[in-house]
Amino acid sequence: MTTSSTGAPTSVSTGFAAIADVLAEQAIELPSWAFGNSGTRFKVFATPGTPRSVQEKIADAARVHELTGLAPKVALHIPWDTVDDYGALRAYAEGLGVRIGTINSNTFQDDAYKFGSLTHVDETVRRKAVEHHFACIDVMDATGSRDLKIWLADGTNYAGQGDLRGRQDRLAESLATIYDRLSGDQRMVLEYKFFEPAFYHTDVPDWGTSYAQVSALGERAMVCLDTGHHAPGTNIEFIVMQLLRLGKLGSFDFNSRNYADDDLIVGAADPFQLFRILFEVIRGGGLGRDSEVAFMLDQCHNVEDKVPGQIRSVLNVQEMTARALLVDRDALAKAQADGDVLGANGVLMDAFYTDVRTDLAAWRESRGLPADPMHAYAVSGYQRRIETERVGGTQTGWGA
Ligand code: AOS
Ligand code: ZN
Ligand code: ZN
Repeated sequence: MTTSSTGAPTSVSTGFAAIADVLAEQAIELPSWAFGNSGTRFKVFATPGTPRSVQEKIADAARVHELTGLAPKVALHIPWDTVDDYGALRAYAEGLGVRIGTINSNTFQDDAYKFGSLTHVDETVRRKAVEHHFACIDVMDATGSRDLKIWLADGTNYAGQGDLRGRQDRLAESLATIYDRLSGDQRMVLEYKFFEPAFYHTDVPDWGTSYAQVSALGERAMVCLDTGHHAPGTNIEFIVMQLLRLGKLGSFDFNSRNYADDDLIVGAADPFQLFRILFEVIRGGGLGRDSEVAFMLDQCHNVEDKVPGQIRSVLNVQEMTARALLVDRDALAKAQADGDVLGANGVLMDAFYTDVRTDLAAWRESRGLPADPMHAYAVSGYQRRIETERVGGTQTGWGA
């Protein structure tokens, strides 16, 4: 890679360009709620420039894609992103150069679901929850979305409160009813989470339960892996490997965590873990244009500006993916076969320690993108404009 007299990148090696192109084909999906006012159960901070409509959320997401070339899809959440005409919303998004991606259901903010939704003992409550998912599938029909993402807050807070087995049986029946409504290439991705908001048990707590439930449905039911949904110390990359090996890794909800489901910027807390996860994605054939694995972010920007927070997120995924693609897999396989412990670890760490930022900057410039998207955004005036124009932005995200 060569640089100009100003130190700006001027060219990128052919080999690295091929690496960077692979990720650009992957497409990262931005969650609409990342641009809304999110928070925690303690406080939702209203920040200037917050979108007042789903259209403004999409406009912010389009800005991220325009500056990075990495994020051409926007995931919606129903009912947070309810509009009268989803066909018009689809056209609006496509007019800005992005597409509508995953449709996320919500059976966790209605009083009716206090004691569960798809698992509830009362058939009328289960029916209400199933029909909500039918409505989400209607949205998918209008937006051309492939994935219906189901995350359930269903669970209990005390031993004895619920019949754990009966809840699984009712869940299986409800999911089958929803699955049968899917058409064409539509998929269901079932997300697991080991706790919260239920604190004794969650009805889809782990990858095994999600895998068991989706395997009973059919080939268009897959597992969604949220990187923040594991107990501390979990080897997440092992789960990634296993689900890819079983052909059931449908999507990621990428974020990072220090303690629980913190929904922080992906890669911010542990870039090495993100690198290891992406290495297993690559090893398992889950990266690139033909990948069946959706790279969705699921994050909340509680204290940082949201658009640059999303730019940083997609750049972190790009950077760790580029490093993972640099792993000399032939040398690694040989060292592994030879039982060369330190050699094998060294091959992986050599790639992880490779600073790819200058090469990525050159790749961006070679594709007419800003070398430094964070700087480009900072000097673009967009943040100041939305803060001036969007007085009283109320679009919520998670916490409100
Ligand atoms: C909740 O903790 C889960 O991560 C959900 O995936 C996500 O936040 C939800 O899909 C938003 O609708
Ligand atoms: Zn999630
Ligand atoms: Zn979560």
